[in-house]
Amino acid sequence: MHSDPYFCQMESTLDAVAEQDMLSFEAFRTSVIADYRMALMSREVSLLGRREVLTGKAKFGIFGDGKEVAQIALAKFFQKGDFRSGYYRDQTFMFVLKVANVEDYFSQLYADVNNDPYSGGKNMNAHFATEFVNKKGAWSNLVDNFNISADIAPTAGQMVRGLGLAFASNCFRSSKHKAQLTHLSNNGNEVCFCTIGDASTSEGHFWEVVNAAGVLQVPLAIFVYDDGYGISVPTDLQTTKGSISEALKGFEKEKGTNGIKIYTVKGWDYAALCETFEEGIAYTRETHTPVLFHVKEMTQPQGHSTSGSHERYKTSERLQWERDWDCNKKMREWLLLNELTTEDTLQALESEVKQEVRLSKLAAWEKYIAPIKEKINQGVALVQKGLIEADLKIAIELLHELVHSREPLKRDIFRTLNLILEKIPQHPNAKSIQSFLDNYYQHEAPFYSKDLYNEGPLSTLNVSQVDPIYPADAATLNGYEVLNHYFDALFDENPLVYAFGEDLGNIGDVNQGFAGLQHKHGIDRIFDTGIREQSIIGQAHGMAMRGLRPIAEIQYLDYLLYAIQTLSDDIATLHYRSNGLQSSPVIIRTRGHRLEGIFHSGSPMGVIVNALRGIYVCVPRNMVQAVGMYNTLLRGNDPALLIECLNGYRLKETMPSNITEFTVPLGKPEILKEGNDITIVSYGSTLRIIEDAALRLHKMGIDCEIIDVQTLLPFDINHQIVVSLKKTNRIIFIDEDVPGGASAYMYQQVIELQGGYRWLDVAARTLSAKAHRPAFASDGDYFSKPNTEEIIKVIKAMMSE
Ligand SMILES: Cc1ncc(C[n+]2csc(CCOP(=O)(O)OP(=O)(O)O)c2C)c(N)n1
Ligand SMILES: [Mg+2]
Repeated sequence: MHSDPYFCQMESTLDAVAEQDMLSFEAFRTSVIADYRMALMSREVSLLGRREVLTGKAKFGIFGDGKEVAQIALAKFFQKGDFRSGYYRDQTFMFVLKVANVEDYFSQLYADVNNDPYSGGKNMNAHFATEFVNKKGAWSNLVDNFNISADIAPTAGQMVRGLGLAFASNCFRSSKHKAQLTHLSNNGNEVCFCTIGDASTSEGHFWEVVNAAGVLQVPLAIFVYDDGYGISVPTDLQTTKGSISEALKGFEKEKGTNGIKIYTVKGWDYAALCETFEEGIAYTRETHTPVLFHVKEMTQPQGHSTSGSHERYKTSERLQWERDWDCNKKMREWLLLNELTTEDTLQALESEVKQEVRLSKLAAWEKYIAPIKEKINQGVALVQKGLIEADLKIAIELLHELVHSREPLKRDIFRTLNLILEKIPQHPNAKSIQSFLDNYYQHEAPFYSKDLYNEGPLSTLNVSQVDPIYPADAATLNGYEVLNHYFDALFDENPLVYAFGEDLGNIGDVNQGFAGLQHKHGIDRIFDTGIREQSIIGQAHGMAMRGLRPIAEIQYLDYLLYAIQTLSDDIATLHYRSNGLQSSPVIIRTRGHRLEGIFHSGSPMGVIVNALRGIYVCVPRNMVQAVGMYNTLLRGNDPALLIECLNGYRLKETMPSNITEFTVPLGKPEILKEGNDITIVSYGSTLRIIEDAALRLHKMGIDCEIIDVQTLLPFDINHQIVVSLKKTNRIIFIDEDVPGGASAYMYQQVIELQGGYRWLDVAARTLSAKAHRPAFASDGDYFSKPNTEEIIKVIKAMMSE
């Protein structure tokens, strides 16, 4: 046994590696040198990547330099079937797994829509993703893959998704149907690796997830990369006691308690990193409980990103410390100290790696730029063809910049050729130039817009209508009982479905939709959670990404705001930002409208339709409609929010017999009452007030047509509403949101998009709640939200205009 600490570490690393693979010392040495080569390669990518941005070839860059060695170590323990929910520093981790190669990495840096394999040019560099769902809409064989959930830029957002990806392992482990789900999980043995920067642990997401993971006991391995800064703000302004592992001590798992196991390790210490991760990951894999590694003393050799320089906020001592304790430098010293290699060999390796990265970068650039240059050549040829002498000078001047640009963009082609058409409208080839531009635009534009929702076979829009069947002796039940019977049948029928939220398990939700069902279908599938909306949604999101069908409950619509970041940034963008590689068919169930008081009556539908493009938004008017929508959603692969009407649980409804089969198609409004004088467009519980107003208006001789849009996203796909407007020539959009909220959204859809303005006899109107949040109690509601008398008054005024 050596007394030198370096030798001790080397021996223990040797033990660790040899134990796994029975490697000889020679093989160990080869593998360590291969690790160092990887660290060098990744560093060179960071250096060249930054240069590409500074020279104008790429727009922005953020890199993983200073974090290489730790990632090489942790990647050793990431197995096929495992999941990662990480952030923009993880390039080395991805290179080790071969999820990324250098050429692909640069393709993403250049925003190359054809060759960025992770996001199709939609996401910033170092935002990775692997395929979870294939183009046919079927889940890939996740147990044979390294599963990289698509990255987002909002820091700490990855935590809640990570919780869900880990929690899904628990679900698979306890599932009675796991034998049929072996492509999704190997008995729930998968660990989720979640990486986060030190400063981002200041976010509520982090604390919510550490707490939830400690309660739920999930196989989640959190790695905090501590480089002492969040851009310019140092750790002591971020974290209590300046140390996340210190601050987390109360969460630590002890004998007989739940909680989370915590390790600290230095980010430059290759041997200790390998050893610590090996022990910690084995622990979480075996015990299925969470672990956190506080990886200290990391650096940022090039500063935070290409947006600024760290010399502005780091002292010269700090900068010197970062140079001295650079992980690659320390690993190099360690290799030499332990005589694992020689200076000459390392120098040769270093120049070999530099050359290799340079060539891959050039290949990526060539792939990116060649088709653009080709288009420039085609455009120039069209301009030159048939150009008369008098216009030659103008054309040459305009083309000059485009032709000589070293980094031309597609938009430069559109700008230049359009300018030429504007300046030389008599150009003999003007028509061909215009159609060249139109074709080019039509070819390129879809790359930037596609895959917001599933477009293939599992698009929820493909689900066709199946009408409810009402037998002669159909029961009449309260709305909540309809739901209760439905969920009971659904949980019998579909083993992938789970439901959870605050008060949903034991008491079966605050309105009894799940009453008695936990007892019947098991606590593993129907259960309570803490009050933690953000991570309830994240939990469901991760489960849905792994092929389960969670129904996550937010107790009241008003509290959706707690989860809006995950919904908007992560779930709504997942399919889009992964270029269709991943889907999260999560269903968020909540209830809203028409209760009372500022915090229980909300209907922030404008916020929702604007923030959640990428999630379908269903607003059923009663529980039978809600059931039909649940059935539709469960047949597609898209995420959706379904808002049940709070005042509908005790209203009587007729129970269909085909309760798990009938469907309500998305984007198809329903005419609730035909009429000739005015079209009223609305949704949800407001419809009951409108129906009341329409009855009274009828007695006054005004014949209203009432349309329930049923879903706000998508909205009236086949433009049915304008057909009604053609008949009535008057239209009003009514809801309980603030002025300019969802009523304005519906107005824009019908008047502008459907061309409704052409059929108006009087100005189209919106009628919404007042601009403030609704006051308490029934009179607060009456004066804050549209009421029957107000609706009658506005419609009478419209009729007499
Ligand atoms: C929610 C959110 N706030 C702010 C930012 C801007 N931002 C990007 S990275 C960053 C610092 C993150 O620091 P840290 O978590 O320590 O990670 P590091 O970059 O140091 O690896 C900030 C403030 C962001 N992306 N997301
Ligand atoms: Mg940091």
